[in-house]
Amino acid sequence: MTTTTTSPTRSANTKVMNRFDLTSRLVAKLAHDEAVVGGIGNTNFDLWAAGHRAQNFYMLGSMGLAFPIALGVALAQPARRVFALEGDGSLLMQMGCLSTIAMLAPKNLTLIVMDNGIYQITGAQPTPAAATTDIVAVAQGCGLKSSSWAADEEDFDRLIQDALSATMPRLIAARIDDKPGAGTTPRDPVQIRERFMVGLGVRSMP
Ligand SMILES: Cc1ncc(C[n+]2csc(CCOP(=O)(O)OP(=O)(O)O)c2C)c(N)n1
Repeated sequence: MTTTTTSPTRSANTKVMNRFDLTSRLVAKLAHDEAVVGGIGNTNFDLWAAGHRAQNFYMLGSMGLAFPIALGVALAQPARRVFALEGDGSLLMQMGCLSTIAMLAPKNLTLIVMDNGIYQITGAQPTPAAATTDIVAVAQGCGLKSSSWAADEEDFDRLIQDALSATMPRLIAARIDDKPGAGTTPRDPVQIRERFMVGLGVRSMP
């Protein structure tokens, strides 16, 4: 006899939200010098559109590097809170970083996944997160036990507020719509890096 199982996917109890709105909510909660790392494409476009800050880094070109870069920042500057924004497709390409982050356990790092279930920027091909892979279950399985889906915008706000005083790294996932990014980040890698290093206080103004 064959049995069928239903995967515990993201869509069960979560509202479909909007990436720019959630990114703006995150930025509005930042009171101090928190670092924010945006991933390739839409996450960094919306981070830029939400209002540039000197402590923002905008990844260009390579999928899945927002979380590893943010891990490096969190380890190097343990007194600073660090947030990272990534698309579901990008995280799926670099999922091993979740195990590394859980093992190293920087208490100042929060990972945010904007899950639209598609590789939107390259033509909206479906990702495995759309049907079979529950990113929060993966994060918890990797050891990021406090990870959770944001049920709606108010829940997202609450999860960000909690993250600002967290003592363990965690992942927050949000189910989002397919609206394109709200802005276009200037694509100058050297400028992005230099500006970020000045913003983190590890380099003085040229
Ligand atoms: C290693 C790598 N593979 C493929 C690409 C091409 N590519 C750029 S963005 C993207 C889709 C990103 O999807 P996701 O992270 O879910 O973000 P979304 O576009 O949905 O906001 C792809 C396939 C790339 N830039 N790098």
